[in-house]
Amino acid sequence: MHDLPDGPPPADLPPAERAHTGRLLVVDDDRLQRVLLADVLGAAGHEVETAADASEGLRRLEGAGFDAVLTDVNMPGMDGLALLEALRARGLRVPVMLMTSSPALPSAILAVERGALQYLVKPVAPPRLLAAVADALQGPRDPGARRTSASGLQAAFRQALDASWIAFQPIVRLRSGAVHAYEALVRSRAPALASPAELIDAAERLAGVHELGRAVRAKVAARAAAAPRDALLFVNLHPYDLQDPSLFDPGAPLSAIAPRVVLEVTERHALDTLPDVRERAAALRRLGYRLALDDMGSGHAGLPNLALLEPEVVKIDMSISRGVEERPRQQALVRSLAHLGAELGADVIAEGVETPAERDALLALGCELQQGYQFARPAEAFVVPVGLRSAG
Ligand code: G
Ligand code: MN
Repeated sequence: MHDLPDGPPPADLPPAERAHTGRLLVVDDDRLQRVLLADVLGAAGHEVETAADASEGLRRLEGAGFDAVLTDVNMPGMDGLALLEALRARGLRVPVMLMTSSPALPSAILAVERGALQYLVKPVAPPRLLAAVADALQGPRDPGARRTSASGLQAAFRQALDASWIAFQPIVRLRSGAVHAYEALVRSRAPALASPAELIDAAERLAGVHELGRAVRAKVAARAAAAPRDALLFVNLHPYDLQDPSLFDPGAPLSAIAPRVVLEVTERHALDTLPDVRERAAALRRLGYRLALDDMGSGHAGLPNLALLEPEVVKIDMSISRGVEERPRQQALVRSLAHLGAELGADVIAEGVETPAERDALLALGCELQQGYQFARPAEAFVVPVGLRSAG
């Protein structure tokens, strides 16, 4: 338990003006997760207790006195959803936030039906975690208020989706000076959820990831005819998209141009927690798609995902491109990934190249396919950067 250096929030202030700290229970079977979560929450002034499994959590909660519960979903024995159900069956109305690293639509729906307040995807970034907890502590004691804010997000998501458009950023082949491909990146003109990260975050919270993915893929397909004929099109998938039957539908708009399309899957989520990833990758290849592993080297699940997907393309994370000309460790990583690519028969693309020095160093290390502001920003038009040849 963490001591509160400043004492408890003064009780005589109206709720909205009190610091939103409270007494929280964290339930997770993973000790490291418990420590990390308790640290972040404790540092924000919350009083935190932890439980290593759901039955222990339930016992503590029956003792009452907690303002909110943060629980893992996947735990041996009783899982987080069962804990939520047990609490509600006992008439305990304490706000519950669920966390999972392998979210699935059915469990998200169950969670909402059983009255979970939040469904968080691990790893939960500290600001997101603190916002969720603040939200949980704030109320609403009036159940209508929660509906308004959920439907408010729903409305913003809908507007953002309606106002969404696709920006394209060239991926260049330095030695020939040709545009190898364009990466499609979703953008929105709606003021709410204007950044792609916010839009995707809202989609995750509203179980709207498939809807967003379908809209993006349809819009990319609609623009394909305007793209230079020789250029491939790279399209980002959310890991949940691998669960969407419409991705595998031969009649879907993008399927019609599958041989021109490389689907990017990030290494930021471990794919081995999702079902049948190998089979799904094979099904996408049967449709004619190629696969890319995105954000390689960002320090998440690169090697396991590489083994699972056997991608035709590996994209080196921009954190490795940044300042590569003066950082020997990053140089070693690029050199190894370039060798690995050659050995596996995969193209290797360096992302986020912002300066001529980065460009030249990456090229010298064996990476001639590059993408980044150095060549062009993402734009509505299919930009062809000029003067590439001088680089190689
Ligand atoms: O995760 P992914 O690699 O798909 O992310 C691509 C994002 O990176 C896009 O939002 C794009 O706008 C951004 N981006 C593209 N090129 C650069 C660059 O050179 N520098 C930085 N900082 N961001 C870039
Ligand atoms: Mn990408």
